[in-house]
This record gives sequence, structure tokens and C-alpha cells, in this order.
Amino acid sequence: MVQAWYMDESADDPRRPHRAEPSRPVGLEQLRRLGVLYWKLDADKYENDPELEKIRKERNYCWMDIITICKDKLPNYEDKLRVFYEEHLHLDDEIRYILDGSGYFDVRDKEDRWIRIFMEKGDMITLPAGIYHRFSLDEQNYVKAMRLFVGDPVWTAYNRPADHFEARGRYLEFLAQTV
Ligand code: KMT
Ligand code: NI
Repeated sequence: MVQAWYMDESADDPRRPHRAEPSRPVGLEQLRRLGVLYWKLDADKYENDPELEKIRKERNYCWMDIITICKDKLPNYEDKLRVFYEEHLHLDDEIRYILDGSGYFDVRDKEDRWIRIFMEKGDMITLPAGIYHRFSLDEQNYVKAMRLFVGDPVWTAYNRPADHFEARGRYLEFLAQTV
């Protein structure tokens, strides 16, 4: 089961869990209402996995690449982490599948509060186009993640505020329709 929780207000190291106290866990259903979808897969067989293939077919995730985020492997590691942790949105869904290591995807709920989603090996997630979010490593400082895409990747992050985009408007409409 995915672990997710509301965050505390502290501004210290984002790699720490930042669980609100008393704890306020968030379940899959609540994530779904924000348009966030989650799957658990067997990451050891990502190169030949019928379950992954099925999801890719059904959802038209035809393109993919893999990023490894750790100090020694990623050029401009610190800069990239800073960019990932800036609150942003995309005009397309962000689809990530954790092949190894772990990290946090933070998403805004309807009231603009941060929900932290702990993602580890085997976790796959879709963040809908237009949702404000950010990413941080955890204290393990290592993640290997697949990114999937519908069609050709046209990848741009727009830092908040980015409310004028159609994708943001569509997402807010979606939120308004979910109870
Ligand atoms: C993004 O938008 O590319 C990210 O949030 C980075 C996550 S990398 C595991
Ligand atoms: Ni993103």
C-alpha cells in the first residue's frame, strides 16, 4: 500500500519525512479524487513485465526513459534536485515508476495543503496535468525512476504561478467535479 500523509509546516531539510503531528495519513481513494493514480508492480522485471505492458497499452504510455538520481551518476545533481523541488505543474500527466531507491512526490490537495507520497521500488504513479507538485529525494539519497509518456515527450515544468494554462483550468474543473 502506498504511504501518504499531510506534511508539517517546517521548512527544514525536505529529505526528512515531514509528517504532520498528530499524523494525518492519506489513502488511495483521497489521492484518486485529486486525479492521482497508483499501481504496485514488480520492479525486478520491469524489462519484461506483462502487467506494465498492459498499463502502457491501456493508457497509451508509449514512450519512456529512465533517470538515476544520485550524486555520482547525475550531472548537475544539486541543480536538478532544486528544480524538481520547486512547486510546478506540467501540461501533460507526469508518470513515474520507481525501479529502485525511493523518494517523495508532494502534491497539493484541494485546499492547497501539501500531501507527501512516499514512493519506493515497485510504486508507479500518475500525476494529472495541471496539478501543482514537487519531488524530493529522501534520506537514502538515491532513486532510479522510469518516466512514461503518452505520445512524444514534450516536457516542460512551469513553476507556480502557472494558473493561466488550459491544463490548469481543466484540472480545476476535474477537482470541482469530484466530491
Ligand atoms: C519532474 O517534474 O520531472 C519531477 O518532478 C521529477 C521527478 S524525478 C523522480
Ligand atoms: Ni513534475
